[in-house]
Amino acid sequence: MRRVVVVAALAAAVIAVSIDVAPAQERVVNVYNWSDYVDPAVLKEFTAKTGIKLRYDTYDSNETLETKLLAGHSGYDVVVPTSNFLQREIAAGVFQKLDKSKLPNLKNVWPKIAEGLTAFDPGNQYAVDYMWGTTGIGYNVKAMRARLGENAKIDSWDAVFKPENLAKFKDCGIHMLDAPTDIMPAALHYLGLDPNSTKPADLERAADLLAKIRPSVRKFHSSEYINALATGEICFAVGWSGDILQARNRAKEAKNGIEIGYVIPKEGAQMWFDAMAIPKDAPHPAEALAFINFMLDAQMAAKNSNFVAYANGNLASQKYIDKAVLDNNGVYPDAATIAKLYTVRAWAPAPQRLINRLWTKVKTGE
Ligand code: N2P
Repeated sequence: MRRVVVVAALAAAVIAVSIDVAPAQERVVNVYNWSDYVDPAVLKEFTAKTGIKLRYDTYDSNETLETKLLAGHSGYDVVVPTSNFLQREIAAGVFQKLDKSKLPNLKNVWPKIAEGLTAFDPGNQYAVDYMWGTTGIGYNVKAMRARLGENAKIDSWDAVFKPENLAKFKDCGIHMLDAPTDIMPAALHYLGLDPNSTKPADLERAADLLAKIRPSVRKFHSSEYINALATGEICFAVGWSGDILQARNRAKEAKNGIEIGYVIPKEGAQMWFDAMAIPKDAPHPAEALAFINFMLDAQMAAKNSNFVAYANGNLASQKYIDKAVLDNNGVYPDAATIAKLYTVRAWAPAPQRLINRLWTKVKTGE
């Protein structure tokens, strides 16, 4: 009898020890994604379904992400750069190839979007699309009518790049993305130049145009404008499709009487892809693949798009996407609109240096 008790006590001790060491085997994934770019419920579900603990950090510029990736040992397992940055980051060797055998949900991918990404990631070897969108104009509908007339509408880049037009919104507040890869191509395109031009003379002309509208811009920032539009703190923004539509949704939820519009100007605009990739030195590559695969689940992708108002690269998700999102031409543009969109390729070091200099000049207004 005594012996049995001793054995039982020993067994309990063994169990206690093994429970004690369990946290060392806990699975973790470190994700670094754009701010306002996911349904938090999806993140909770990821941990609930896979048992993998999630550490989730956010950024609001490709430059911030790229600095960390190029420095190395960022500690991140999954990152989500925009297509043009992805292209040169692949060339810099910062990513590992995706082990597609661990991504069964690749079956859900929208072939058209995957094909669009091949211009940046030939053969879709390193990355898979998360969301995609456009860079256009967001505005407060009432403020716009008060300034331009009851029947007026904003449908052209003239609203931004004609200084006298933009100046009409100066008093109610204008934000512009702090993203030269978005704003410089828009200015080039407006001038009738190639949005991908890296000719110094073209870039100088674009910067001159921006210098002319600069006095009307209150702030250059790439995430604050969502709440600023939603609360009425500003009335005009050059920003990203889903962000502006999130501002519209937040205003609606707040029932504050603010109505926000988003427009892809009739001259066309930039279309970009944000894609999930795994750094070469990711500490948890297996968990990274598990996370990416989870995000590629049709229902999870739909939840994310419904929440953030961005189009995703997941064809199978479309049957779960709210009709209001799927039918919104600002989120899922129709073929005629898509035909007018352009993409922007990576800048080489020399034009990048010139653009950095010009962009700083534009922002500081000097
Ligand atoms: C999310 C912004 C992502 C769009 N807030 C930038 N490509």
